[in-house]
Amino acid sequence: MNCTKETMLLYAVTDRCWVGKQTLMEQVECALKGGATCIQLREKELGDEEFLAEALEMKALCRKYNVPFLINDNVEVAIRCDADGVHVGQMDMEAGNVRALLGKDKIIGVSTQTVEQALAAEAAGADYLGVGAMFSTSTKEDARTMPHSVVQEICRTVKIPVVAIGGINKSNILELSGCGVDGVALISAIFSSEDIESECKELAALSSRIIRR
Ligand code: TZP
Ligand code: MG
Repeated sequence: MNCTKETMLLYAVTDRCWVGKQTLMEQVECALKGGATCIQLREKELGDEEFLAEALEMKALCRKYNVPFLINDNVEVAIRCDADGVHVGQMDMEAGNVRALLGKDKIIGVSTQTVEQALAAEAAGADYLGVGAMFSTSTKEDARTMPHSVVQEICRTVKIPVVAIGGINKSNILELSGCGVDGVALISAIFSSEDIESECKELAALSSRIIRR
């Protein structure tokens, strides 16, 4: 599975804190039906065996929709479930080391907050960058908002796709117009929704209005 700018359009990152009426698998299937272009399984509390079982099931679901399936942080689980790739932050394994473990065909995404980090990640073999937080968010405790001018500079500087993350929702997404990003990565805007499929349809349409193409 390869990673293009189109993969970034509507990137859904899971969060089991929003599981309620539907299971996480059902929620993700709604996101896929609504047009999610990438799925990242993000589990901060699960042990590796539970994480792996869930990852195997979610990978099969994503395959059905022909959408890349990535694992947050856990390279070992990604290898064991043969995920399409891994997303790492600045405090996680360095992109070059992830590449050495995953091989050249897998997708590696790296969270970056500065132009220097962005260039280093690109040089180390990242396939795309996540940049943020764009707006304040309560989903990730240590997320700091960054100036949109820095996001713009990162997008101008790197050649690989860039996805914006952090506090993005229907009411503020259009403020990202002109930043140069290729799409948006969302947790709460998608998974807190009562109707994930129609929310994703609306978000995908809005995202297509902010991207450079
Ligand atoms: N990385 C930077 S901000 C963030 C992550 C994982 C949280 C995004 O969640 P939300 O709910 O879309 O603000
Ligand atoms: Mg991380």
